[in-house]
Amino acid sequence: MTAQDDDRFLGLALSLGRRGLGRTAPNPAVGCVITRAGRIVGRGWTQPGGRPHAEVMALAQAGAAARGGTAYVSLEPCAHHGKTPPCAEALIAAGIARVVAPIEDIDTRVGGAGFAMLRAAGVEVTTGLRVAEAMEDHAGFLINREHGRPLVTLKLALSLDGRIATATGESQWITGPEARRQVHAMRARHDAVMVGAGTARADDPALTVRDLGISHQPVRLVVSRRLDLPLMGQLARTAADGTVWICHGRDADPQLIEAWQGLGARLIAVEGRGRQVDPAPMLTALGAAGLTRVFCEGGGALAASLLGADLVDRLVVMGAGLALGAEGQPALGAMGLDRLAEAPRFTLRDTRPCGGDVITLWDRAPG
Ligand code: AOF
Ligand code: ZN
Repeated sequence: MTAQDDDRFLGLALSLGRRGLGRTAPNPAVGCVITRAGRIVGRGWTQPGGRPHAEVMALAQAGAAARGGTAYVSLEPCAHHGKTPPCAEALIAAGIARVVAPIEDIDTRVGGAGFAMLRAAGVEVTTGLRVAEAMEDHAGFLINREHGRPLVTLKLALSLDGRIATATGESQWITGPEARRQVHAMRARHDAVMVGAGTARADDPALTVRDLGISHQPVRLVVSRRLDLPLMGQLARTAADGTVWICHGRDADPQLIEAWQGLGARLIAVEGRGRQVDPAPMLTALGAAGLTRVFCEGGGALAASLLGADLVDRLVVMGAGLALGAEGQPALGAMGLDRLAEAPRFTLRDTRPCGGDVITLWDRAPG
């Protein structure tokens, strides 16, 4: 097997893994390709809800052809006994001769034990290839396991002058249909779509993934300290499907808590901070509830509170070619910053045109 083959097959395993993003939480979205004599004999990825694991799917497809083959996996195979035996054991039992995986699984039940189990059984293990890509794909899972919170992507749809609505609250639509399609594709790759109470009241959003032929829907998450959300809106009308979660202050009106529970929403009580919900314990609660990737779509107050607490990992800025002026609503509420040195910084990852708009992707600057 040449280095180019390793790179290519591992690249394929990574791209298969990405198919599961937004559907496998709390588990990582892993991909696996099994080859034998340079030919692909099995492909698999983590199934919705996190099980079966990728290797099990690929081994099932490969059958007897896996014997003597190589397994390319986008994350270290697991070593623990869950509902099914560990993947490392399954690979050994199938007669896999070599495993190529970029990085260790930092889950405390695995943490190198999968690689050790394979090596002990005489399987050759190669690691360290395509590491940056694997870290990127598994960022939500890794952040959850390391910091106990989900990865947070913040999306802002802005006018040329950084406004998200007119003074009267009109915001539909600032960006064009192509950019909105992109937003739906991004929603689908996250476990939850999150908005603040102001946005929920002003836009009455459905927060669903539409027009992509996707059956799976992310959790629809609203943050509302006082739980003063329209009880007749789209979210209320559709909460019975169990995908509406609301983070509210511990001091929210018990009658409203009961009303939303009655509608089918899952309520998460969090400490307050000023007039808002404290973002750090809120994300800890969401991480504990199993979320690994949260896509926040504003509004300005929630976006500012997440940014101010340095809790935004990725920024997606959709810039439109229209000007709304100083009376328009700013993208971010007050952040209480006095000095430039205190401002959260982001590193540019990518810029691309999208219809008549521009999408810029930013990563939280390290440090
Ligand atoms: C793999 N392949 O496709 C995935 C893995 O709750 P369980 O038993 O399903 O185990 C979940 C853990 O398994 C998860 O925290 C992570 O360490 C690993 N995920 N491992 O070998 C996979 N999704
Ligand atoms: Zn496994």
